[in-house]
Amino acid sequence: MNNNQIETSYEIAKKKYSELGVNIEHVFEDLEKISLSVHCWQGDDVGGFENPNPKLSGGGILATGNYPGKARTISELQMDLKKAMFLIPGRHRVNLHAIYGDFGESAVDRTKIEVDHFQSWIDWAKKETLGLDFNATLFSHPKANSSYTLSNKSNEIRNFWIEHVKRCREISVDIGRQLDKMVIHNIWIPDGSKDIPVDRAGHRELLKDSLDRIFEQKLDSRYIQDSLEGKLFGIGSEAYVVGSHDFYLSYALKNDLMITLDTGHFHPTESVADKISAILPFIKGIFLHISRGLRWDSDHVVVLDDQLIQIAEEIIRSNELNKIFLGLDYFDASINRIAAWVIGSRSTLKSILYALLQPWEVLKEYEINEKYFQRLALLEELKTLPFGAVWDYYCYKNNVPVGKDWIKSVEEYEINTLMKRT
Ligand code: RNT
Ligand code: ZN
Repeated sequence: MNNNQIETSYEIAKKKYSELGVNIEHVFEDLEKISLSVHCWQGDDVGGFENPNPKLSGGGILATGNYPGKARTISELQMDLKKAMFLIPGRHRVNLHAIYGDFGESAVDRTKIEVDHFQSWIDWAKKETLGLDFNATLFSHPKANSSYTLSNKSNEIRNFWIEHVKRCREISVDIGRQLDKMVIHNIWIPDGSKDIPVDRAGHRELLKDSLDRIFEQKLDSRYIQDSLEGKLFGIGSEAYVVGSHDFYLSYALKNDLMITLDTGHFHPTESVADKISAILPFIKGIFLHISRGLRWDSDHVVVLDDQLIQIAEEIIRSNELNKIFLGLDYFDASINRIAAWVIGSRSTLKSILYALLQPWEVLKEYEINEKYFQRLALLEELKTLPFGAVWDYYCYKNNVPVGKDWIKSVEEYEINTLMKRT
């Protein structure tokens, strides 16, 4: 598409939206403020750079596929992320996991990691003007094999993981200080049981105690915000998950922490979109892990589907964008991994744009006046408005490829860079 076509189509679209009272310039301003937390782990199938790398998965973390060219080192991963960022409009963040540190040749255990191991990431983020987020890694480790980490009945194992998370929080706050930005530190643990347990309460008491000990240390909230991520079930934890959504929501409310809602972590008929307005008045903040579960928490690449649009609509309607953070969480090893980042990120931004382009005042007015057919009719008409022309213009204006043009760019990168990694 040439620039002329992009601009002409945009002008027509702009007119149509302005007839509905939507000011596209304001929409762009709002969209530009959205900073996605782009998960580094899509780049290497949640492998990380621990050495020697046990490459154990577990707790339902399962990347399937064998697509060639995955990043094998930090510099390859940074190069790939940079490539992806060139194809995504806006300024975003990279979400790191503790296993992605710069550990050199030596094996550094999880209780020994320090901010130094992440200095190359911090320097890189500064150079690329990206933010960073952080995650303690409580899986892919011999001490996570028993399925219990922070809720383990062995004090030795539980203390090990408490120490790991404490260090991760300290690393997060250091990163935040150096970047002068807030870092979200997310905790997800795989703890649970394959078959019906008899002591559900016992493990939860231990998890609560572990969290109490972890959060005893008060850190500067300008640089770190902690978030807790629950889950319905995982592979190997079908019957019982210690850190369920109810558990963490209660803990987060009581302790003024954020809650992470992973869209793959609920029953498929449950609406994550509906949770936003239910939780938001009471919670410190919501961190979304946007994912796409196919039949289960399969972590497929995010696409612009109904679920995503409904979430975006609720985020925009909440008018509390300062309390909601958008992150991506999926891992597909069966397709080009850079494309996976780009597709999910662009689709997430499209969903926000779609939501921003709705005439809320008109729709709300209909609702107040019980004009329900009008509300439904307008919502349906919005679906065929020239939203694509607005998206194209937004990409153009932000100097990223318009429409499908980015596909070619990833194909070239695949030939010139990825295929040379053998
Ligand atoms: C697992 C959780 C968790 C992980 C990442 C790698 O079910 O979704 O967020 O995907 O920490
Ligand atoms: Zn998640």
